Amino acid sequence: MIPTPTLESPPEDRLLADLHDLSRIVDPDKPGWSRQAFTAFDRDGRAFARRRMAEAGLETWMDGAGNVFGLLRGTGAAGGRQIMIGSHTDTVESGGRFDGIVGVLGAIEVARLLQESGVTLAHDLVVVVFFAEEANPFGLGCTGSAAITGVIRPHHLDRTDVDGRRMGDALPDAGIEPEEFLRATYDFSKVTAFLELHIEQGPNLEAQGVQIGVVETITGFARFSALFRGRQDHAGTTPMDVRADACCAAAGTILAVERIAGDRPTSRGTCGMLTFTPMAVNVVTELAEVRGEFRSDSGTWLREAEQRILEAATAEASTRGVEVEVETAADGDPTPMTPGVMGTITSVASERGLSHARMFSGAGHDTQNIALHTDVGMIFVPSVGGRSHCPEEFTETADLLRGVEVLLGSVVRIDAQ
Ligand code: HGY
Ligand code: MN
Ligand code: MN
Ligand code: MN
Repeated sequence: MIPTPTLESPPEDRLLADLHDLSRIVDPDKPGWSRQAFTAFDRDGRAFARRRMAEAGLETWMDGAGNVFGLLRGTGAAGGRQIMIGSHTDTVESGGRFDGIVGVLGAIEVARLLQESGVTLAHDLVVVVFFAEEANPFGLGCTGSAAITGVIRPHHLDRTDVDGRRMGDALPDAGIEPEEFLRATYDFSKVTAFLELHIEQGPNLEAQGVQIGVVETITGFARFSALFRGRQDHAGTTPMDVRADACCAAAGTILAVERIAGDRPTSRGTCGMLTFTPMAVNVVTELAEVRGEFRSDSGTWLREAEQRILEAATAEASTRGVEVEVETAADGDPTPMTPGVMGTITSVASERGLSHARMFSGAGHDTQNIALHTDVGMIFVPSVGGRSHCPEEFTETADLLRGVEVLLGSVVRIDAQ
């Protein structure tokens, strides 16, 4: 069994020590924990994980898409086939210490425990840190896993952030050459299964008093941006009925997102980015850009939501004499997990006497891209208060260790199948 240290004591246990050390590689000028993709902090975070992999006896490398891999060779009895485990180390701005990180450090811990218990798998074990899992300034998420699963196309490099900077021009900041990025690939034909340990990031496991979540489906996404072009005027002398106010058109559209998402309990609508030009209280806004996303367990609902937000933005703009350009990107339908892998995770949790429940993931994950090429499964552990993507994000040590235990047990079980 894995030792169960307490959080109160100095983080002596390796997993806690790793969590503690990695949580120090963040932007000190931001609250919470910020290790955003395309920053030196993220590059150092992936380098930290690579060092821990090497110290754990794994052969390591980084591919052209910034993904970091560690290989623990098996006996070869599986004919060179692999079991892959891992997640991401990048965070949202002012995020937490567990989202993605648990899946990376937990995977490294599995590699250590296998060796310490004298178990050599028939499969090779591959531990992976995917580059830029979080939705980045260019409107892409799960970027590193998208690159090696054929999801990325050359036109993605032309996606721009709110300052008009191309993703292709930002990749070198992450230590990645754009041409290498586009060429990056992985031979998933030799991967028997991919497993991702992750915090739930929601309230369900804690509310139900359940220890392990067995993910059934991961949410689908539809992302959008709406650029409103009005007329810049004096805020004091321009009568209300002659304005072309981009700010108000954007505001009406943001409320439409909330309304649209409100009609289905398992759907979500969020407008996390809003920019005005000029940014001034005494000027009627000329340009307003809204960027957001819909999520749902229904691909049909997502496509309807894309149509509805287009109609809403057009209506909010035209009644104000404002022009609007709406771009939508259906970033993937809901992704079902592989029944056989879910069954393995379930039986491992049961045999260890851990309470477990099947569940939907409202959070997106790299697993969605890997599911395009091989069997996949996700193991969730509870989030205290259901909070995530914020400094309050927290998971108890005992829950972390139970997640690692189920990951280890599932790897051993799949290896023997
Ligand atoms: O945004 C998400 O759902 C994930 O945490 N990247
Ligand atoms: Mn994550
Ligand atoms: Mn996240
Ligand atoms: Mn993920």
